[in-house]
Amino acid sequence: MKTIFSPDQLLHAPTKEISDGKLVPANEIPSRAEIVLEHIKKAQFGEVLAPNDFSLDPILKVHDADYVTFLLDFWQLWLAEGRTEEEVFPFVWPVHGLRHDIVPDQIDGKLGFYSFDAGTPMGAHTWTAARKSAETALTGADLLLSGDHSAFALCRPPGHHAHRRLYGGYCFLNNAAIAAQHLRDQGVGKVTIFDVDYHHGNGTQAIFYDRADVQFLSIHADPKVEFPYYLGHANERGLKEGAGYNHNYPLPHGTSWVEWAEAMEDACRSIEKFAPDVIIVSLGMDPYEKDPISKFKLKTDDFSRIGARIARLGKPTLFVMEGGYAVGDLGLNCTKALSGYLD
Ligand code: SP5
Ligand code: ZN
Repeated sequence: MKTIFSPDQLLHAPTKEISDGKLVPANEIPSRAEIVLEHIKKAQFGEVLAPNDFSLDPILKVHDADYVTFLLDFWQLWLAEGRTEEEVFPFVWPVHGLRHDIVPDQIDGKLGFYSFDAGTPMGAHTWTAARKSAETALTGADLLLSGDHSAFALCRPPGHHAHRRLYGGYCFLNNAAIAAQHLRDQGVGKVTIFDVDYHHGNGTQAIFYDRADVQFLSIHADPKVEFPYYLGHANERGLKEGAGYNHNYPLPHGTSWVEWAEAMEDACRSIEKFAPDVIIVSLGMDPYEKDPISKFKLKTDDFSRIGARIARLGKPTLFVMEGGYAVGDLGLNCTKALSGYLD
């Protein structure tokens, strides 16, 4: 299994975030990717490749052009307004009853317009890193198209919280969704996105909610008590043609392997029924018992079990990295998931 990664993905390097109403040290930091890369190299799963260059087209198939322009121009606009902070947060949003049809000119208005939380810092190099992260996923998709049975896109920053026109949850471009759409556009018939990150993949769900060609399944902490709070309930089953192709498994805080695995069994039955041509795994390591922002109880060996169960589905599989913040054990947990798949 080849791994794709670019050091440009390290350029987005926030030091702080706003979480639970406080300014705290950032969790989504470059060392996450570095430690995973180190373990991947040691495990010798296969070559580590740089991502190929892509035009903006495959990104624009998933994200709206005005949103992509905002991400691209953000730092220049920030400086042009004479602002000096290196890490930038939104603080005002067009929630219910406010207007969504006029995009503000001023940068704080734009930041709130295009985001859904205050926990996702932006800086000078956010766009560069996010674009490379998306290209890492796209290159992984291309490896499957050229016949590889599996690939690992070492994406960072992560992607599954990003909607067509919204950033949040440390995510700017939805890497897994961009890869899925690219596969469809290159002639792959049906794609499943199986999201095992601790948090609901709200962005991915929203992007494919009315579609029958991309199935979405997510096992995550119940949004009644966990971020992202406003999406991820069990009764969200898809709309129009997409009705029946969205599956959420919200689980309580404290969930450990037995209950998590039961949800995975049910998810795998739905995947088998859907019979996708390719599976994309949104691979978050944050269900881990020692994750600093999460409250599930999965152990290191449970990640091998996840990988092994996915292998039994027998489909070409692209692993796309999402969350996981117990940096010390992140590389080990990630390689366990991948070796569980490979063995
Ligand atoms: C990709 C991904 O995993 N994004 C997660 C974003 C979560 N951001 C909000 C976290 C709120 C954490 N609250 C618990 C803090 C415990 N001290
Ligand atoms: Zn997460």
